[in-house]
Amino acid sequence: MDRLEASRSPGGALLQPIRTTCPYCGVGCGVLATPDGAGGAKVAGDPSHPANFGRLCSKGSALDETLGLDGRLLHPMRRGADGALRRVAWEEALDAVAAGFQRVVDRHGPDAVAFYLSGQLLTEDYYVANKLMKGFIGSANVDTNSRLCMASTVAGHRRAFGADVVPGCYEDLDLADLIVLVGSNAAWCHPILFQRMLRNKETRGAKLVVIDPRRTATAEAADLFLEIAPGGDQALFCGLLAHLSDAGALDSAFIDAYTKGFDDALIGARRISPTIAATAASAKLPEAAVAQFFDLFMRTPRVVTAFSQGVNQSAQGTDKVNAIVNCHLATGRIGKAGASPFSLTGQPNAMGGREVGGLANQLAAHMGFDAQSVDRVRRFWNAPRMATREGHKAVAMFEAIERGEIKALWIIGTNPAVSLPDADRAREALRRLDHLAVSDNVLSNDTINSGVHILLPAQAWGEKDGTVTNSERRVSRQRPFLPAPGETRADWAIVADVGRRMGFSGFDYAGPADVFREHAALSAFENDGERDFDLGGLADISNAAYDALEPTQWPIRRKESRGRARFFAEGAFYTATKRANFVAPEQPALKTELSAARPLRLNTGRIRDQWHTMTRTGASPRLSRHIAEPFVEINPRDAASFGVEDGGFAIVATDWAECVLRAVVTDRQPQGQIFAPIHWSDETASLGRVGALVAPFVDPYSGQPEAKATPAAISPRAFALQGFLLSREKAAPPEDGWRARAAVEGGWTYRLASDAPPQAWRSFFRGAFGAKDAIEYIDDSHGAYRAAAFEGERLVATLFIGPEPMSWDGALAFFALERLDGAQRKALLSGRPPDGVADDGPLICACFGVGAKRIEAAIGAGCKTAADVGKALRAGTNCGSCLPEIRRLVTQPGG
Ligand SMILES: Nc1nc2c(c(=O)[nH]1)N[C@H]1C(S)=C(S)[C@@H](COP(=O)(O)OP(=O)(O)OC[C@H]3O[C@@H](n4cnc5c(=O)[nH]c(N)nc54)[C@H](O)[C@@H]3O)O[C@H]1N2
Ligand SMILES: Nc1nc2c(c(=O)[nH]1)N[C@H]1C(S)=C(S)[C@@H](COP(=O)(O)OP(=O)(O)OC[C@H]3O[C@@H](n4cnc5c(=O)[nH]c(N)nc54)[C@H](O)[C@@H]3O)O[C@H]1N2
Ligand code: SF4
Ligand SMILES: [Mo]
Repeated sequence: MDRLEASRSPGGALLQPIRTTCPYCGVGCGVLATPDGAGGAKVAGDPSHPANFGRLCSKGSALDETLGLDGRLLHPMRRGADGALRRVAWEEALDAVAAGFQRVVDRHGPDAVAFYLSGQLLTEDYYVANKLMKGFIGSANVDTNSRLCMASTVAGHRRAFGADVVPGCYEDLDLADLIVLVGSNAAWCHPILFQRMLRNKETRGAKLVVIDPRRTATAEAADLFLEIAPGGDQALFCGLLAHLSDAGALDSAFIDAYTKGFDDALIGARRISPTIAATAASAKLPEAAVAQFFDLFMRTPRVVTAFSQGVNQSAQGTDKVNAIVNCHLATGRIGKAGASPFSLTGQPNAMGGREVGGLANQLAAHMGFDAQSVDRVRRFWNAPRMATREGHKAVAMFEAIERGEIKALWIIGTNPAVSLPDADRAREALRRLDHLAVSDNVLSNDTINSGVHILLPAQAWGEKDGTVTNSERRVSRQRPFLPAPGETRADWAIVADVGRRMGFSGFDYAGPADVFREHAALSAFENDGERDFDLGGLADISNAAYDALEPTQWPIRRKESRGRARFFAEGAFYTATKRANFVAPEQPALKTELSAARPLRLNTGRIRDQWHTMTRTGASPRLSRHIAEPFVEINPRDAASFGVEDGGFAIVATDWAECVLRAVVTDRQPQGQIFAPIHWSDETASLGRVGALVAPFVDPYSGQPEAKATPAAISPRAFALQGFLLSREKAAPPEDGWRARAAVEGGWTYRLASDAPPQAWRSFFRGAFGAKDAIEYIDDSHGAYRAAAFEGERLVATLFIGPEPMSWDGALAFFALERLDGAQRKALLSGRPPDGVADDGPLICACFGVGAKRIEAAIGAGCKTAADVGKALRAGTNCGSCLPEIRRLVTQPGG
């Protein structure tokens, strides 16, 4: 520990702010991190970064709470013959990974091994892993969690533009007069960009249309909200194309000069959605709303259609992308200031992964598997064994693992046991592998706990060093500002070491700048402008210039010093004909049908303050106060007909699995559909792994799973007891019932529900904390049990369990006090907050830590608008992610 602490304390005058980039969403905000000398850092927005101009959302602002070493993986570990994971030296771990892969390749050939990577890796990490597998091991079995995220957009871009290019940039969101958000909850998932859109609305009067089956926080800010049926987007945009044509609103000059295939696309679109009435019927929207949207689109030259997972994660995701792009091509609204289709990317380096060829159907530097590209990359890499054809896409990769065809797998920076569809099956597949290596930052997650053989400790954000590319093609530096703890190493360096151990040359990089230069040089190699992705202008960058690199958009061709903001306003597409392709849409169809046994559609997605499987945001008490447990949202009518109560528990069942989730009854959710967030796992909850519920059906072009429309059933689930445990250390409450863990100031809380008798909880508490000085309260007649354990005056744990749901706010306030005197000890078990401490309710504003109860009080005291609340409490005045919730409280005080 001494060594560790020493290594976290940079000496001397190093405590300057370091410019880096947020590790969460694809907005790619610039962050100023100032190390505190004790292993932590203060974070603030970087005013000079063109993505955020100094702002950060709730997640970015709470990055300081995720830097601790609790739960970090600090040393390589290896599973021994007895099944236990033990610390080993790096030499042994690397030898074992290399030998494991070599053995399988020797016996079964290169296609029996695979890498599964992540859009959270740096470009340099990704580049080296892709090179090792596709150029040296000789298989294209490299895929990434981007398959679950952006693959439909990639496929749609390639069909339409001949390359995976995002034609527009963020400034377009400031300049547009109409912003259409399709399948995007940007208020929660791309908050800083959403703030830019709202500013445009406020200052320039831009209109906002939101297309989503749920009335999200994003929808609440819309001028027009289209509560579309799941999968209805294709019908809607086909109807729009037909309407634009009928109304004479096409840009025929653009169509003639720069595109091909328009007539077929129009015929296809008319077949699906001939009229406004037909469109409205297919998309299950009011006709007037459809007409209003079409009219707005038609009349507004400067329109940006921004889309995300409601488009990508569907069985017709690629067709949806092309249906949107078709409307922009047909009106010439592409790559012009304020006018473009715009894919909002999810992960911080979703784009970088696409650039290096992280997807199994791409090679490197946006090249494919045509003979010329394969040969070009072979010569550039001096590669002994080039992959010559596409590898398995994520879902198919796990099926090949299940069948035993893939025997060795290296997972780097993703948690597929949680995030893949049909996740139980994916998890079982992992256990069948002969050789499973995982590189991660944490000691434990559901993937690591699925039979990993070798565990490799990677550097985390704040330690790692390299580049990421955001949604607008802007390459920014992630710079280290903390020393790497324990024996953690850079992901690229770990992969390069394994490459060398497998006997390959070409993996001798001195640092990330070396890797970056090679990546940039490959993008420019034999590229006279015919390939979109080109970083040639950075191929000779010095180490010092790499360290100082300003956020830069690509393409940046040789001899250029600046990148380009937009593409295609004047054609020059990357197809053989240089023309864009209109893609004739196929008949839209969801992959699954509802039935009497599965009468509801399960939609899945994100909440404001958690990131994916919570390995990082789950460590932040501030972020955990917004929503602390896995839930399912259901419309009041459905709730009534299925007997589900608000605040009670519900079993959600699909053909693939079952979960037990807290029920939230709300009319934000339409009838016939339920919504559950993706964040909880076996690590943080029981019965809350929503990925296990999701159907594994994929889009035929992109291989991306339909994560948002699984047929499901819901029924109530009653538990005899409910309660919570607060503990300074992570604890292991009995597994029989329901549990959800969340970080709180000074420890952890477990929300509990159980059918075990109070006596069982008593023995658990005594077993876990009985060695301490404990007080107890038992009410056998009501089946209630409360207990607290102390070390001296310090409260170390407290458990409340009983037949009624109970608020933990009181106990939480005592927990925050740390030291309790005699009177407070007695008061603690009463469940009321300590004297003088107000109970603040669920957190609304994560930036300033303001809860619902304080906001309600301010409203009671006269605040009439969200702006008034901001003046009174500062709530909502920083990142603005909570403004929709504050507005809701203002209009429905107390509700
Ligand atoms: N807070 C937070 N932010 C994040 C992340 C996070 O984990 N937490 N993750 C990041 C990542 S990797 C990603 S990919 C992005 C995702 O960002 P988003 O795509 O905005 O997020 P989701 O919640 O997955 O889904 C968006 C919306 O699609 C809607 N939808 C479902 N089906 C349909 C449909 O058929 N049509 C339409 N039009 N809409 C539909 C859902 O109701 C949902 O509101 O967020 C990024 N930002
Ligand atoms: N049902 C359903 N499923 C979904 C989605 C959905 O909307 N619905 N969304 C999909 C989408 S869009 C996405 S992007 C995925 C996300 O799903 P995942 O990628 O599985 O989720 P994360 O929690 O981000 O997992 C990242 C892991 O990498 C580790 N890690 C973080 N940084 C590093 C690093 O620098 N190096 C290494 N080696 N490890 C690191 C973290 O500790 C964590 O264990 O989920 C997908 N699954
Ligand atoms: S919007 Fe928030 S999560 Fe996304 S990059 Fe910016 S600060 Fe990070
Ligand atoms: Mo994503």
